[in-house]
Amino acid sequence: MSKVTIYGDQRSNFVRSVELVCLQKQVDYQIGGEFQGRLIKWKSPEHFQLHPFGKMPILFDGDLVLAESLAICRYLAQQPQGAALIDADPKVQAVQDMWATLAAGDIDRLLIRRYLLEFVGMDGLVENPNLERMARRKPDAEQAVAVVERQLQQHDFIAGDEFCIADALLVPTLQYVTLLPAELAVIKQDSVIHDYIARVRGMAGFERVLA
Ligand SMILES: N[C@@H](CCC(=O)N[C@@H](CS)C(=O)NCC(=O)O)C(=O)O
Repeated sequence: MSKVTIYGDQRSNFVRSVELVCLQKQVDYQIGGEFQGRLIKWKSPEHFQLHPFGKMPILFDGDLVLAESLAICRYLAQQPQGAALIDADPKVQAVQDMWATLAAGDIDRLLIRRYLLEFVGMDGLVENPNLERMARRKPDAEQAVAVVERQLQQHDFIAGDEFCIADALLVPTLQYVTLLPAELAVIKQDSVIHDYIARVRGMAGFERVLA
């Protein structure tokens, strides 16, 4: 596989997820805004042609244009080289898929879209964050954290004892949430999530991505 391009911004949790998978699969990659030598302006009509909802990441691999983090991660994971990120046993694979879907869906929505982004976005702290709305949403965010914690009390990684796509989708999200100030925190100081993040950050090349 030759060098791929991840369309997006390195601060995006999902761009980081794709990077983690590239590292595990030894896929050479760059992050950028160009497609076929042309700069694709964020939210331009060209952007919407490449991603139906004008989001990031998008993967460019030769003539392949692929939107959606989970689809991108699965495509990369199917490359022959590097770590096996998809278990051969269909039952284990199904559980890995379930956690990957939860990580990119409900968990991201409750922790990032509906909670963290109320306080901090790509361009820094939100001016006058709606703290009342955050307080209303906090129990849902805490529920998502509890779901993750229950699983990590039994396993080193989210879908078992091996790192898989679901971990790549989950850890950048959780790491951002740990950075919230104490009054907005939803991950307690003694949570197993901190050990989990440290375990994943300790993997080859990951510390730079999860800076
Ligand atoms: N379902 C998409 C979600 C991607 C997503 O929400 N990306 C964010 C950045 S982390 C984005 O593009 N936000 C801009 C927007 O929603 O308009 C995926 O899994 O790739």
